[in-house]
Amino acid sequence: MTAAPSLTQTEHWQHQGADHMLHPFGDSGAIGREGARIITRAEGVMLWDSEGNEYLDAFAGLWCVNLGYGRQELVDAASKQMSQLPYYNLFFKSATPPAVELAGALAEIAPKHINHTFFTNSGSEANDTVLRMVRRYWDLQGKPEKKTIIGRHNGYHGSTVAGASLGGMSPMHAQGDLPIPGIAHIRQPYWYGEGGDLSPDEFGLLAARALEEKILELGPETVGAFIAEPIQGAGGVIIPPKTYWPEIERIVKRYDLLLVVDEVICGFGRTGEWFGSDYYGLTPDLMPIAKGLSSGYLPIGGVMVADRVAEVFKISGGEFNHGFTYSGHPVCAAVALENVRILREEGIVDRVREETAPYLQAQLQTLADHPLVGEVRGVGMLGAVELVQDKASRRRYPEEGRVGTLCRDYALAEGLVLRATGDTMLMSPPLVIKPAEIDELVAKTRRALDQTLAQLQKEYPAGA
Ligand code: PXG
Repeated sequence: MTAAPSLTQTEHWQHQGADHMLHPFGDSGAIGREGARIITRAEGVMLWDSEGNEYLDAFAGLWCVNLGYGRQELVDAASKQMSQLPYYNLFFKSATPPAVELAGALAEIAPKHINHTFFTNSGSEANDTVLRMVRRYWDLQGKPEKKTIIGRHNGYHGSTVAGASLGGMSPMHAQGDLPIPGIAHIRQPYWYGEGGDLSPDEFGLLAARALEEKILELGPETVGAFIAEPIQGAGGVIIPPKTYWPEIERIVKRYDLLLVVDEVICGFGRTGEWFGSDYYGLTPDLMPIAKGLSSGYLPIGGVMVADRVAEVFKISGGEFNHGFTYSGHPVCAAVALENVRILREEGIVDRVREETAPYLQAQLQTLADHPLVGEVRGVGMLGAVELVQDKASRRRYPEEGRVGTLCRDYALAEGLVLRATGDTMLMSPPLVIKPAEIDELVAKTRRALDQTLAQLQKEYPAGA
């Protein structure tokens, strides 16, 4: 009898995962059959899997590893705090040094009118907190009927019940009877996909005015807030035309809504400013944050609260019946504080704005001449490359999403991690990526585009 061949370490992990783990946003059955890629190590902008393959992580994990991998200072901050006080909470009149110091540091970097933070463990929890805060705020203002929050189709605000409801992802809504009541959605400012013959500026105004129409349809006395990402991330790095945000701000003021600007992706230097709100000159009332707050080294998020809202909570609010065991967890807060210190002291946000982002954007634009590419767009360290069958009409290949997945898989084989949303390739590299690494990112993307095109040309011969 021959002995069963022993499993390699990789196969062992793949089998364990297949047998015992369900994946977020994944088909666990299919992943289990194929075998997950097991990532074991990272440094700077590079990742390695358990087979020793190397990848340039053009996606910073999930839009979050702003400082890049392997920063020993963050490890030391966690270790020191773990030894001193691994856990205590912010309930029952308690606080911890890292939590209050982080709140102070955040007030220094946020827009001037924002000086308070309510801590959570993730962006989703931040947006659940937003829903509670908006409703509590209007209760305290004597307007409890101002309950409805308006979000946008194809916006992303997380995967908890409130987060997924505020977001406008129809595949998420379809699973679980969402959105919950009291949430409405308007169109997104996606000029390339939906602008037709309008100029970007005309379309920006049209998309913003959908907010006014929705408020009037619902009755202004019932609408409490509007929530949006400065630039949609998961939805496809959708950069609103320049007319969009000023018109939104006008409408929000006119109908006395709270403006919630979801900074989970755009915050902490991603746009070349500290916050997307700085990039667009916005005055948010609530600002959910997460991801780049700790560069993803530990889970932490929060809602930053404008003075006019914080005052209402502090002066007339009494007890706010909301919070999490790990709100402001001291180890996570210590790591976030160190992350913010490094971003500031190393001038990383300025460097993105002045050097790295202009270089990334210029290099990405060199892909625009590729036959598969309909549009290249980006801001700061965010980029998107739209793949189409016909550039002039912006027509996509049949089976939307397949070409994006094909290109993503070719990129992986080239040693590059990109994300595909439908047939749009997305990038969001660590802010510390160097020019030579940007060159590699763009060269590998081009090779993945070439291979995708070669495959498509076999399937769709010219003239067919
Ligand atoms: N708001 C925004 C704008 C986000 O992008 C969340 C809230 C929720 O954060 P948490 O920490 O609960 O995940 C996010 C998260 C993707 C992808 O594939 C995007 C996110 C999360 C996971 C995957 O693009 N964004």
